[in-house]
Amino acid sequence: MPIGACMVAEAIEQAGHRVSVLDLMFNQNPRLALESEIKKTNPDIVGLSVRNIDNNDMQNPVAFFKDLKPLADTIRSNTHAPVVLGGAAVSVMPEELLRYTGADWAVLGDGEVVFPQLLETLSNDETPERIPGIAWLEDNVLKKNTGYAARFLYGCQIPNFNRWIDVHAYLSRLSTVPVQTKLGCHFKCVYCTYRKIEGPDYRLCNPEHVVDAVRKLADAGLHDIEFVDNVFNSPYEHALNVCEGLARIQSDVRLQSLELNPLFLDDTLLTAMEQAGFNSIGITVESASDVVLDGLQKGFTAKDVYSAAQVIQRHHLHCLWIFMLGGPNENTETVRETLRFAAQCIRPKDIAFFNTGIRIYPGTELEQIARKEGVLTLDPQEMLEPVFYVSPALDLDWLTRIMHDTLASHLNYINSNAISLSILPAINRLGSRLGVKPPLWRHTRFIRRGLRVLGMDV
Ligand code: B12
Ligand code: SF4
Repeated sequence: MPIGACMVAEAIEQAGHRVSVLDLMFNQNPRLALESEIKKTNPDIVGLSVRNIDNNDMQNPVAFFKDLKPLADTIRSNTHAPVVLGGAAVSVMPEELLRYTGADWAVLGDGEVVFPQLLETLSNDETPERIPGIAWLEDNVLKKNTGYAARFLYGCQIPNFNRWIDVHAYLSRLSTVPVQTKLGCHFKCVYCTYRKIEGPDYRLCNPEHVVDAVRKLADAGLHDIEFVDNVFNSPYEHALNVCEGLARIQSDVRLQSLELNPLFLDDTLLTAMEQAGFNSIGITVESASDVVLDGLQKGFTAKDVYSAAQVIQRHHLHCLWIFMLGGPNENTETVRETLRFAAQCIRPKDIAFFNTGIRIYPGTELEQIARKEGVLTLDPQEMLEPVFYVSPALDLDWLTRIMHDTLASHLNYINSNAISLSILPAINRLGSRLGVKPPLWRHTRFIRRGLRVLGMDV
């Protein structure tokens, strides 16, 4: 669900503006829909919420950013209103997206704080350059006013989704409702863009406010809630307080988070999560080899990964293990180490997701590593098109073969092909009709077996 766009819409409405949201997610003809919305509303300003540049997937790359140009052109040919870009993608590659779309302004970071200020400034005929969080091109050079505004000043802001989007359309595809309990991350993984989006410092939402937000969502009939923090269980105490607060209200929600770090996982936290109403977790370990974890600068070791597995085995929560193969220092032996870990420690009821290759984004340390190793020679401007890192010490053909065989013999293992499966949306809808609750990945073994019976090589 487009929580970011809804938050921004709600913030500017509360600031006294008239707002309409056009959600293009399920639209068959986005250009036509946009044109008719512009004619209907005659806007003074148009904001574009851009979430994904691409799908981060080396096997089946999709360049979502290309959908933007026809939309930007449609806006320009139907109105003189300024165009403002916002959303996670824009914080990751502001310069490239401003150039590509020809938009007037880009908002970096917290749009619900920055966009109302931008509107006020433009309404007063002032120039917005002094607003923290604004970027623009001046004489073809990127200018930006950095600095992050304080989120969570007024609690954990959950928009009234029904006011802005077709909630039923999302729920019927097994969507979960995103909620953040904090912003920021103080780790320094070499490939990561998250600190660029949310900043390096933690900004914590008061746990009681998180509990209120969850209660309100449950009262509104939204029971499947996903914590979308960069890392849910760091800082540890904060996660524990959130869970204990949620356990006290005993609401009938099903909670999940895909972003757990093995360093901060123990029985106390997992028990608290179970009591809070979690039905599943995801743990982002990336590798079980020390040299690769070191190359990725994950800040934890293979020993931590093994310890986390022991803790998880003592609990009932379904777990998705997330791996990323091909990072710095990866070679045949390190891949084998990770696969050995998966075979020994991942329960048959849990799922392992293996991604191969790492999307390189400008400004990350991985970009420097890739340039030094000669893996990357492109200019940052050319990096909107997905470009991936694979360790030069790894034989990609060997990796493809071994992963094909490993996935064939483990029905609870998947790779990115599972996400790109063209019938996945239909499976989600069918699941929803049959009363399946998110997350769908819990049923991976069953789905793979069923599709194989139907003759599909999945
Ligand atoms: C949680 C998460 C997921 C979860 C989402 C679960 C859920 N129920 O929502 C899952 C795992 C499903 C997921 C999937 C994907 N994700 Co993801 N995800 C995230 C994560 C960690 C948080 C997103 C979030 O909800 N943030 C909270 C909201 C409130 O923030 P926001 O949307 O950014 O909105 C704020 C601002 O951006 C801004 N804003 C937003 N819109 C607008 C509009 C205007 C006009 C303005 C002014 C401002 C503005 O203001 C908002 C409020 O502050 C981000 C990383 C990050 N830290 O941002 C990656 C991220 C967004 N994901 C990313 C990607 C690539 C994907 C996938 C394509 C991966 C894949 N291979 O399938 C899919 C796409 C899913 C989809 N349909 O869009 C990328 C997108 C950028 C890029 N690199 O291309 C990110 C940035 C991570 C990364 N690798 O860099 N994701
Ligand atoms: S822990 Fe996660 S969010 Fe933090 S830097 Fe590493 S990959 Fe990024």
